[in-house]
Amino acid sequence: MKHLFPDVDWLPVIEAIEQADSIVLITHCNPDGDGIGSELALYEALISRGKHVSIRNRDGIPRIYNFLAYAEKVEKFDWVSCQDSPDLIISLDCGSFKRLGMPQAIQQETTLINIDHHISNAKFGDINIVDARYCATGAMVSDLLVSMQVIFSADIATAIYVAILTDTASFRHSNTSANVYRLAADLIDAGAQPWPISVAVYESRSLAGIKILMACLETLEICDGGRSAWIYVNAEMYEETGANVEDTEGLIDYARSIGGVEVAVLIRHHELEGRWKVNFRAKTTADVGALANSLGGGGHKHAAGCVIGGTFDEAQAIIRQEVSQILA
Ligand SMILES: [Mn+2]
Repeated sequence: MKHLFPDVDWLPVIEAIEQADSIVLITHCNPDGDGIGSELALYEALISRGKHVSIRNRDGIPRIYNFLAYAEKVEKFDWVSCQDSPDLIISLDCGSFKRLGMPQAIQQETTLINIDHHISNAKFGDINIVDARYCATGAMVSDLLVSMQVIFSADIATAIYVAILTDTASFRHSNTSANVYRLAADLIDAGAQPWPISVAVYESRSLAGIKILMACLETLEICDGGRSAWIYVNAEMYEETGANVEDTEGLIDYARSIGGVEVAVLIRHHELEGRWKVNFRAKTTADVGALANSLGGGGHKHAAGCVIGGTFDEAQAIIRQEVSQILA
């Protein structure tokens, strides 16, 4: 295995890992394939070094990633009632401390490493490896493991492949370089199997997931002279279809896929009354990362999100204005 970016200095991370006995891995709320794949690859590498490792995600693990090795080690963790403090916490793929769902007090007691590729990352760790050149945090973990001289097992290769596959939308995003393909090829050589992985990740939808897709597409609105596409999911749609938040993760891509659409927006019901989860996708020149940032969220140039307060109509009106501005 080779480094994707050989100029990154992993030494502070490696030293912190060497000095620690108990290590906690964590990713953002509503974790995705990148967060989970990064955690599970690093988990295997760390336990093989004799570390005591736990994976503590506020929202556990999405169903479709249960096929990955050590998936059963992911705890749906209640940080609020947590008593112990590990020697080291490693945050993976999370752009802000708030998105970890972890109380501030825990950070004061232990060393926190922040490994992430979001350009908006707030560098909230004691050690921060934040590098937006990477297509996925999983590719950063790959570089870390190469630096640690870890031999890639088939399970490690599979976990990292899943991270890269999902964060590049199947090698389609603008961050998919020739070297990313070379890394993917090396992972396949190490035992990652593209088709079984695709079946698990993309060909295992729940029926409820298809039903909410149908309901969500009914809400489609085209604005800004054909350059923005809007869809939403409200509480009733979740209720009527039996779908959950995991089932709605990919819906926004349908809105962006329309010819001529530059910005897609998905507004989803939030578990807290009077709040809305907003996802943005851009296709070419629009920067939805900056847009989400200005609304208190964050992300990448072409994929970002935020949470917004108010009634649905109020939230939508605010976002409509912002989107029209960046498309003007
Ligand atoms: Mn990511």
